[in-house]
Amino acid sequence: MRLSRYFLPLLKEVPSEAQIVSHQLMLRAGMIRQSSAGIYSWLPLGFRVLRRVEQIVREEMNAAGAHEILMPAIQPAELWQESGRYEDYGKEMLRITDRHERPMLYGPTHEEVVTDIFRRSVRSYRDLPVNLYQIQWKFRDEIRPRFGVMRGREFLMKDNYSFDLDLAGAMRSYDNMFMAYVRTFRRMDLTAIPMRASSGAIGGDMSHEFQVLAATGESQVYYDVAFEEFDFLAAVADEATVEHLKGLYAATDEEHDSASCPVPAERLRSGRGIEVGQIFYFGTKYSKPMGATVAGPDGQEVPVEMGCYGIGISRLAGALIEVFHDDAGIRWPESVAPFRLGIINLRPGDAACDALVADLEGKLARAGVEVLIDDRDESPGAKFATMDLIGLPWQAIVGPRGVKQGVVELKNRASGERQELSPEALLGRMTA
Ligand code: 5CA
Repeated sequence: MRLSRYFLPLLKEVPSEAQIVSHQLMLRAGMIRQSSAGIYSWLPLGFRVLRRVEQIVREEMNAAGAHEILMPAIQPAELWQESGRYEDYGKEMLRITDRHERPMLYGPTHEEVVTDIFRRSVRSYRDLPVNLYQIQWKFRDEIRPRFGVMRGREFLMKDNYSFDLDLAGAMRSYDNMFMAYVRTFRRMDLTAIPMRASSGAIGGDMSHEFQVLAATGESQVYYDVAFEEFDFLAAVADEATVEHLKGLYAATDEEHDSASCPVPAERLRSGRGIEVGQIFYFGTKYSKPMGATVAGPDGQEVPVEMGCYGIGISRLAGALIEVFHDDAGIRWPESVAPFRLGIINLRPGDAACDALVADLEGKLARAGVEVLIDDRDESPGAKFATMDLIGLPWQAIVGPRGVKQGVVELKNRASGERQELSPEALLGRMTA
């Protein structure tokens, strides 16, 4: 991709409406634009990140045995009247009336819709467990949308729903998702601490929130220092790990009580957290009122045991920046970066520079490496600043002096390390 032909509307000034660094950087780097309060458009660079985050989540869900579906954004009110949540949900629910005066709503979550699909399709315990997920836009009319995509009104969520015959099965599903979450966040280089949480509007008996520590996090969190000693990025995500993590104390504000906290003061840490995911076990809360039953081994109809599991895909784009940035801009981990490599052509119009850049472009494209080439007619300083701002993991600098000597400069955005190497060596490094 050539920057001269790309749609990357950068901002020079820090936008005054943005209070936290991820929101500022997403606006400055041309990733998003606000449409109305808490509602954003994703521009090409931001959309690439959103898609990469989504793809990691999708791969880990598939690997964990969940099946992808897509439910409608617009739902009939009837289903929510059946579950008993229609009135309770209050003003956060965007209520709509269609031309036939039927009450509809823009889905803030999908327990009712998925339970309806299940009850119309599954009859026997032999067909369990079932685990269905989707990646879909939600709408919650938050009273105070803020921090850009971190607390939006419209936001992209991965949500899945498990159906089991009994409690033991539901616990296996819960732990299976817990494990998938450890794997998912690890692939994004994130340490997301699982914490006991209250289950809020979703309801239920057991819930964990996955919190990424960051100074700008919305939640106050408390946790055993053992979480700092545990290497999330190197851990094997197996059942033993799940048991270990579930056994350690960590809780959000609402759940934490210093009087009954089992962790001695010297081992208790507190900080701010960004909730990037939450999982719930809620048993028969929806299956009972909505009549989602299966015939058990003895032929008796029993309501299924359910759980649900959410990941804030659009929130993660912001959370990643909160964790991975410096004064110059974003520092994307490779797994979610919009492009792997940025090539700066210091002298567009110089035949030798142009030829080398074009050669690298062709070879990298054939090798499947995603590259953004800064071929604009700008000063070197402006080009370096842009590359640092948008945060691609690798930068290759091609200039007339280097080209004469047969070298380009490669910079690692995260560490700042630079080295000179031949174009062939660069290709080798990037395609390895
Ligand atoms: N039905 C369940 C999950 S299946 C559910 O709705 N869970 S949730 O309410 O906890 O949301 C799941 C995740 O979506 C949260 O962990 C958070 O990362 C993200 N999320 C929730 N509200 C917002 C919001 N207003 N803006 C951005 N992301 C949000």
